[in-house]
Amino acid sequence: MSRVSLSFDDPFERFLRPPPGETPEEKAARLEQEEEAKRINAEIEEALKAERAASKRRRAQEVSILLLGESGKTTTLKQLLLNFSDTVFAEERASWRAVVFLNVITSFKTILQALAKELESTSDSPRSPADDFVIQLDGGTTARFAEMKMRLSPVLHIESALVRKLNGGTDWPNTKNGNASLQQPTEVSVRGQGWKKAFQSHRHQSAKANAGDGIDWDDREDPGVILNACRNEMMALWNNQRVRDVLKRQKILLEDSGFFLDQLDRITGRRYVPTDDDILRTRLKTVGASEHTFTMTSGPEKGMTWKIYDVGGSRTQRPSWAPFFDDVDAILCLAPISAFDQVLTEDKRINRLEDSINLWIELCSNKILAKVPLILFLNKCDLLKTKLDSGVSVKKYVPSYGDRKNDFPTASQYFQSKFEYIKKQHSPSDREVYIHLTSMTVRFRSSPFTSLSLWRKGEMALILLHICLLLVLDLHCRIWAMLCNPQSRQSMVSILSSGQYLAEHRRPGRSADLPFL
Ligand SMILES: Nc1nc2c(ncn2[C@@H]2O[C@H](COP(=O)(O)OP(=O)(O)OP(=O)(O)O)[C@@H](O)[C@H]2O)c(=O)[nH]1
Ligand SMILES: [Mg+2]
Repeated sequence: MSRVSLSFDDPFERFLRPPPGETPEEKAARLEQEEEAKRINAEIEEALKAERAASKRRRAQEVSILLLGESGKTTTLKQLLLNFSDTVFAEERASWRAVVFLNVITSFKTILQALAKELESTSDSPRSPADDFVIQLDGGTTARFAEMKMRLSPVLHIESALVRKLNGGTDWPNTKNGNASLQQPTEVSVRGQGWKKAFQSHRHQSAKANAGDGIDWDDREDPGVILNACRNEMMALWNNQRVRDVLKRQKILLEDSGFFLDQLDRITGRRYVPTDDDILRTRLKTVGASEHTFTMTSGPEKGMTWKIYDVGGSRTQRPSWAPFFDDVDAILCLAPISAFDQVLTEDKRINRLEDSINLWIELCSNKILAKVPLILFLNKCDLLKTKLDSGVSVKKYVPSYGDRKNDFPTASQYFQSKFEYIKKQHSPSDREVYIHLTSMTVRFRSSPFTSLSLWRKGEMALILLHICLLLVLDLHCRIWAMLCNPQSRQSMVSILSSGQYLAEHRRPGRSADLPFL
C-alpha cells in the first residue's frame, strides 16, 4: 500500500515512467538512449575527476609569493630574476639603458632645483652667492649657474622623448611639450612588462643594431649622444663640493644615493651598456601589478613553478593588492629601515618608517591573512649605515630610541626588535613570521654557502636563502650564527627553502576583501 502511494507522490517517477503503450522497439531504443546518457555522464565525471587531480597536482607544484611594502619590491624581484638566470636582462639592455639615463636626468633635475632654491634664498645677501657660484670646467674654463643650466638643457630635454618611448608613444603628463624647465622631478612609472620592448623593437627594425646588446650605435637620435656631449658639465657639477654641500644642507637624498652620478664617466661613455648591477639599481615606479613565473628546469624541485607578484607600493596603489591575497602562499614585505627621517612622496605628513610600521601591523593582525607565512625584509641597511655614519640622529626622529648608541648595530637591532614586538602583539602565535636585515641593491655573488644545497631544497630555495642570508650587512657573523644555531637554521630552511613546503602548507581559500586597505 505504502509503495503504491509513494510511486504516485514521487515527482521523478512520473518523468521516468515509460510512455503508455510503448512498443518493444521503442522500449529498446529508450533503454539504449538511457545507456548512452549514462556512458556520457560517466565520461564527464571521469574527465572532471582527472582535471581536479591535475589541478591539485599543478597547485602542489606551484608556489606564489606576493611582494608588498613601500620600497624595494621591484629590486627584490630583479635579484630573484638575476639569480634565476644570468642572462635574464640580456635582451632588455637597450631599454634598461634608457631607464639609467632617465634616472641620471632625474638626479640632475633635483640638483639644479636645489641650487636654484639655494641661490634664491641667498640672493638678497649683500654679496650675492650667485656671483660666487662658479663651476670649474675642463680646460680651465668656468661657468656660472645660469650658464650651467643652459649647457645642461639638452640633457633635460631628452627626458620627455625617453619617457614617451617607454610609455609606448604616450606623453608623460609632466613632460608634455618637451618642457625642460626645472619643474619638480617626476618619478617615471611603468605598468606591466611591455615597456621592456620599447627599445627592443628598435633593434629589430634597424639593420645596424648590434646583435649583442640591441643598441644602434649609429643612431644620431640615440640619447647617449647628448649625454656624451654634456658629460664634462655633468661631471663638473656633480663633483663640485659646493653642490654636495647644498644637497646636504637641504637634506636631499638622491633616489639611487648617487650611484649613477658617481659613475658618470662610464655611463656617459659613447658605448655605454648597462651592467646587471646598473639594472639592479635603476628606479622605475611600478603601477598596477605584474606576475613573474619561474619554472625549475632541473634539481630536486624540477617542474616546480614559482609565481612572484610585484605590485605598486604607493598609497594610491594599495587597493590593487587585494585580489592577490586570495591565492598567495607567502607574503614578502619590504620596509626601508633607513627611512626613519623621511616622509612619503605622496603624503609629506607621513613618516616613511611609520608608514611601514602601520602596514606591518595591518598585515600581522589581518584575520584573512592569518595563515599566510610572512617574511619581512628590513631593507636599505646600507643606507641606514651611511646615514648613521654621517651623523643623522635616530633619537631626533624616533624619541623612544633614547640615548642608545647612534650606530648601525644598535639601531638595526632596535628597529628589528620593534617589528618583532609588533609581530608578537598582532600576529596569531602559530603564524610563521621571519624578519631579516637586507640590502637589496647589493648583488649577491656565488659564495661558500652553495654548500647549503646539502639541505633539502631546490634552486629557488637557495636564491631565497641567499637573499635572506647573504645580503645581510654584517654578513659573516650572521651567517655563522645561523649555521651554528640549529633552531634558526631549521626555521629558515622550512619556511624559505622549499617551495614544496609552502605548497604543502597552503592555507584554505580566502576572501579577496581586505578591510584595512
Ligand atoms: N641603497 C639602497 N637602495 C635600495 C635598496 N632597495 C631598493 N633600493 C632603491 O630604492 C628605490 C626603490 O626601489 P624599488 O625596488 O623600485 O621599490 P618598489 O617597492 O618597487 O617601489 P614602487 O614600485 O614605487 O612600489 C630604487 O631606487 C632602488 O634602487 C637597498 O637595499 N639599498
Ligand atoms: Mg616597484
